[in-house]
Amino acid sequence: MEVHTFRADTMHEALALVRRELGPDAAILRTREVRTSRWFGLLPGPRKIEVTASASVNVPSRLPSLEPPRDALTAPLVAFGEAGLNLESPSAETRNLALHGEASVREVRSRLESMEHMLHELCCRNGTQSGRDWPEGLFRLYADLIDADLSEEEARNWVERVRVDAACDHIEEPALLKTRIARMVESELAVCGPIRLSRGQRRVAALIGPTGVGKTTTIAKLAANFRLRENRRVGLITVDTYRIAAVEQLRTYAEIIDLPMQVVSAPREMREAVQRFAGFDLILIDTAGRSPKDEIKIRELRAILNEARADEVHLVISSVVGAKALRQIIDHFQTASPTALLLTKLDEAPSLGGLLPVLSEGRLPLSYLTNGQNVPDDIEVADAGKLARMILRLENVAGTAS
Ligand SMILES: Nc1nc2c(ncn2[C@@H]2O[C@H](COP(=O)(O)OP(=O)(O)O)[C@@H](O)[C@H]2O)c(=O)[nH]1
Ligand SMILES: [Mg+2]
Repeated sequence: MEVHTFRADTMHEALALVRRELGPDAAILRTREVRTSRWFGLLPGPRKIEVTASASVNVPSRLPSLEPPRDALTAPLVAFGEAGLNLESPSAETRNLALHGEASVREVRSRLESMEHMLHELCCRNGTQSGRDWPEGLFRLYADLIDADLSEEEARNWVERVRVDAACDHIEEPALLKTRIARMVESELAVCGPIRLSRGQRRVAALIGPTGVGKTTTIAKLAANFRLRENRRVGLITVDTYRIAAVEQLRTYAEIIDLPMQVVSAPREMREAVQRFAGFDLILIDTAGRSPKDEIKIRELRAILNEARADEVHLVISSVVGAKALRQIIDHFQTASPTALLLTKLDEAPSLGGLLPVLSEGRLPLSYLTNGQNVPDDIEVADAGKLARMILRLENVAGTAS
């Protein structure tokens, strides 16, 4: 049996090393946290995760033990339960119980057990290990979630959540557990449905966001779908006058789809432009890309959208960005009062798991998802279930099971 040991800064990296060197079916024999040393062993070095794995053996895997083993954790509690005195700092209430014999040893034990349970919950919440080994099924699930780009802490939280929920006989079925997690993720994702048009009522929708995320292309997709597939009267307005090419890009789409288009370069022109589209079903407003850091430009954007009396403002974000950038963009664009989040370039994102913590905060509901450059096909109304399955890699962007 050939056994290899890998060390890395995080579990994520260590697992990636195992997969790269030994392939996806390698068995994890042991994982632990080790302290390295520097200066010929004189100084303590950084903490590392060590994974021992083999490609030629298949045994149940284990998770790293980051905190004292269960016995060490419970030993003083058990001692207290039996002798009534050995716990170093029991609460005053518990000490009284034991000393004055007001409760039976069994009662004290049950209280201690609930304390232990609380302690365990706290450990989990703080992102530390439970100290108990997970069965192989759960470990595989954990590795799968990390593969889908969830952080180690988040992956661990989901595994713990599903472990509590799942019946014991399902614990060895990662696929089933993953489907359960997908349902939980789905319930945490907020969606708001498509732009809804009603006859005789004009709707104004604007797309805002950073540069190059796909605002103009998405406007073209929406316009083409509402015009050609739903036979609605659609007008386009662009305020992206910073680049001549940007105006021409939208004009080209307007000509192909055969739609009227207006160019607005100042807030005061906006109201008039909107009025000129009287009797239309939908006005789509394309805006210039703004750096999330440019507060002044974002305030200008808000002024212009106020003039348009936009019913909905979709903040367009490329799904290629990481969670940190996504959070920053949402924060900075708050000034422009977005009503929905529109995620583009799903086809380019290597994984979507990294976005989960921000998306599940539900600060802005998702309206549409785009997954390619083709106008008008590569767009769909955001569906929480499908997105959850894509995040967990149960379904790929094209919508087929993976
Ligand atoms: N792969 C991919 N590319 C896209 C998608 N949406 C837009 N793009 C491309 O992204 C680039 C920038 O798009 P554009 O609409 O000009 O972005 P804007 O600056 O936000 O208006 C263009 O090359 C588009 O074809 C998408 O969903 N997937
Ligand atoms: Mg544009």
